[in-house]
Amino acid sequence: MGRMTASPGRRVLLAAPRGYCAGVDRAVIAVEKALEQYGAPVYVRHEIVHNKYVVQTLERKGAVFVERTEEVPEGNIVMFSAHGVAPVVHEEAARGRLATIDATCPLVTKVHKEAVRFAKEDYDILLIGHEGHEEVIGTSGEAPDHITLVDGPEDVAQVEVRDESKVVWLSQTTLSVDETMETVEALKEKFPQLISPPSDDICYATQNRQIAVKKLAEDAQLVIVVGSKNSSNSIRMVEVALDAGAPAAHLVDFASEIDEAWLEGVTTVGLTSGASVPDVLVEEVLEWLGARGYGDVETVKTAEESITFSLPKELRRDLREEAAALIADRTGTSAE
Ligand code: 0CJ
Ligand code: F3S
Repeated sequence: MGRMTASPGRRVLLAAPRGYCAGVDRAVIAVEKALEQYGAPVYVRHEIVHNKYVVQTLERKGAVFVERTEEVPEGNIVMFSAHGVAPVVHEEAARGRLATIDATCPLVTKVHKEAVRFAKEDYDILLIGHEGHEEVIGTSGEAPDHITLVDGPEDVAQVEVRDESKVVWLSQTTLSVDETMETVEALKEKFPQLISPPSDDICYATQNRQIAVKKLAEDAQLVIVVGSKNSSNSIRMVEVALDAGAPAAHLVDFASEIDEAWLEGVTTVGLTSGASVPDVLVEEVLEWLGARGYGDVETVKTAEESITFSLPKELRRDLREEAAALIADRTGTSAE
């Protein structure tokens, strides 16, 4: 345990909001509930959220993370991660006789529905997002023939559409708001008739965390973002802090990853965390900083968050029974 000291002039600005969003909270509780209700193992396709500590903690409780649906032995329960899945993944699960729990964030589902609707109306959809990210793989899978991925402003030059009068842009939920607007401006220049999504695709949590980290960047000489290296929203927060003028910003999973050298000449440290990060990890960083003279902590609050989501509906059914029935259906035996 670190000794808390406050050296004159040294302080920490702690962002609020930070950490868990409503979709992550729901997804993590869903895994815990499934383990409670059905016992281990509960298979989860892809990391439930992109956080090392969360994944390790759930693994210890009996969750088994896999990348492909085919890795789940038939007759089991598989949960889909907060980032969402393409319709073909639901088909894979049905083929593999798996009972499913869908922990896709409702705000990702909203984007999937927009994609389906615009594809039905035969629009070309320009999906702004990061190539290879789980969420854009899922969203693109809703209408592969209608969706083109646009990975940042530099991608715009090569984008082609069938009919310039019928083009809409949608986006991944965890992008940098400012960079996305740059991409949209470049797209609009190329396709003046481009229409915008009916409501923000970049979610409230992503937006709020970026506004908060910008505020920290005004005063801090060092910004620490707690989050994992594969967490899009957490990486964006580091970029946003640097763009907003922070002289230095780093992403760390744990306090132990902080380099003492980063503190050289630093009086004000800004501290925040990504949407997939439990607050215990931020508390550990606060202790680490407190032990080095940064014991004076001031919260910088830029928004109030009260949104919550109800748990996936499947958790109200008996899924082990359902999975057994799926196997029985195939083998011709009756489920117990
Ligand atoms: O895509 C999402 C629904 C965000 C989930 C929360 O964050 P995280 O770190 O798991 O995922 P991103 O890489 O998308 O930020
Ligand atoms: Fe959902 Fe946004 Fe969190 S899309 S999972 S509320 S980061």
